[in-house]
Amino acid sequence: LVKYKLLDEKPEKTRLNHLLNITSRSFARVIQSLDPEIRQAVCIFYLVLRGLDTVEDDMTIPKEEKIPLLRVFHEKIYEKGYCYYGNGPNEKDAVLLHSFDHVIEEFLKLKPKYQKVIADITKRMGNGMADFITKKVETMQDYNLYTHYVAGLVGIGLTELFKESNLEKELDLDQANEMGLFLQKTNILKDFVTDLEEGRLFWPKQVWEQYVNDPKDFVLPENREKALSCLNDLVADALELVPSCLSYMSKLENKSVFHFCAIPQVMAIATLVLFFNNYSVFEKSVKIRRGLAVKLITEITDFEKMKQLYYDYALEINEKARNVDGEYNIGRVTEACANIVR
Ligand code: PS7
Ligand code: MN
Ligand code: MN
Ligand code: MN
Ligand code: MN
Repeated sequence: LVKYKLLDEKPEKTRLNHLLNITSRSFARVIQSLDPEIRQAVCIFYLVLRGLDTVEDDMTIPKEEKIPLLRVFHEKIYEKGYCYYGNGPNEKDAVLLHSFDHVIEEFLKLKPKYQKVIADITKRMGNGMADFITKKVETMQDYNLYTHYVAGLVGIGLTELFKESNLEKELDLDQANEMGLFLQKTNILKDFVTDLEEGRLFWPKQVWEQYVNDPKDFVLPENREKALSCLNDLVADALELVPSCLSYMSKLENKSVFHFCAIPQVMAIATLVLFFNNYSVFEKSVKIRRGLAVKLITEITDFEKMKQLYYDYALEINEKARNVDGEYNIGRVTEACANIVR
């Protein structure tokens, strides 16, 4: 609770920026450079959903408490003074919920049209997360539904904020959903090791059961080929979203909105290129190098530059695929790449 006290002493104006900086490794910068008309709304949207996720992720909160809280979280954001202290000591963003009263205070100052979008998406996400506390990701349909709840809805909500602010015209909501799915599927691939350690897994059973009886067996050296085949199948599934994402981004008119949308997408495709046929995904949480991330951020100045970068990545995967001996679902990956450059 030390940080909580410190936050109370900070000037009102810097409190949310402080919370954003401590809870987001990648979004803080792109949010801060958004057009002032929506910067605060997006910042609060982020913090509200990060708060919700801090409830979802904490495996020390009993189901009987977690499920109802996820379902009513969208009401808590209208309750002045509300904070949550139920997280276990190891939950990394618990401090955000200890200081949630500050988020609520600022939420209530937003234009009602922005409040509505945030509350509606929070309600739908919280209920979706609650459904998946007792239900596992088994089929491809489950996988698409879970990622819709936790990320596709973010894409849809952000698109509604862009529209309400008049910074963008009406955009395709199916593509907005796919923008979120692309980020989340990459995150789910990245978190294989850490999620399993915490006793959960979001890789669809329908896919992994083709290779092993228990996903933990992917870490056994004798299952290397099976692990890579499964990984490549899911990498291809994510890459198949790229044409929709490019189409969505090609329509953006506001430069700050374009940047905000494009930077996480570029990080995700660079991450997928790194993951393709890479066994270290099963050994640790693999990340792109910091230097590469910085380089990508400075390179993506407009849509044409971005498209060029995607073509380079598609070619790089094809090149890597040519040097793989064996099946490993290579065909599906190269087909997905062909559809990116087409
Ligand atoms: C731009 C049309 C409101 C900016 C940005 C907090 C990150 C946490 O990190 O595995 O491993 O703990 O538990 C589409 C962000 C989707 C969502 C989802 C892009 C709110 C972001 C709460 C749409 C982000 C997808 C990760 C749920 O699960 O994560 C456009 C802003 C975007 C938050 C993300 C995150 C779920 C998540 P970790 P988990
Ligand atoms: Mn999380
Ligand atoms: Mn989560
Ligand atoms: Mn994750
Ligand atoms: Mn995680």
